[in-house]
Amino acid sequence: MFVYILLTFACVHAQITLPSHHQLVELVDQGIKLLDANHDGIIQMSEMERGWQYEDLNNDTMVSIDEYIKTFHLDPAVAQKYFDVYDTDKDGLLPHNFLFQFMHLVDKNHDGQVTDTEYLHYSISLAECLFGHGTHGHSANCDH
Ligand SMILES: [Ca+2]
Ligand SMILES: [Ca+2]
Ligand SMILES: [Ca+2]
Repeated sequence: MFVYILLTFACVHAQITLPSHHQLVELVDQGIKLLDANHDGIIQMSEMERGWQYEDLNNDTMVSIDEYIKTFHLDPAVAQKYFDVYDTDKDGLLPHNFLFQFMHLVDKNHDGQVTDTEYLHYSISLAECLFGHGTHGHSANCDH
């Protein structure tokens, strides 16, 4: 899920500095390859589910910001930025049905399937929006 991009951030540096666009594409692509367990170029709900269970350390069906930070050894400030996009009621928890909303967001052409390309584009544009160099100029609203 969107965690995979954070995983790549955490591996690269402790500071919130975005890698170059090219580097970012490569890193996110690696993450997506991990997520796409059956290598068919489509991110199935079952594959998202596996990612979710990996993060839900106490198995209460919700992913908390603390679990998120722990799972991927994140800088809390990075995790907080992502949570602020999705955690609309600001309780530091993402409920399980968030997965469906997330898949819907990523499925840009609304054909009911999330392709690796859609996932890549979504992840990159969100990362650049949240942590970008100001070149894209739409920092006010990153929840596209
Ligand atoms: Ca797949
Ligand atoms: Ca949990
Ligand atoms: Ca699609």
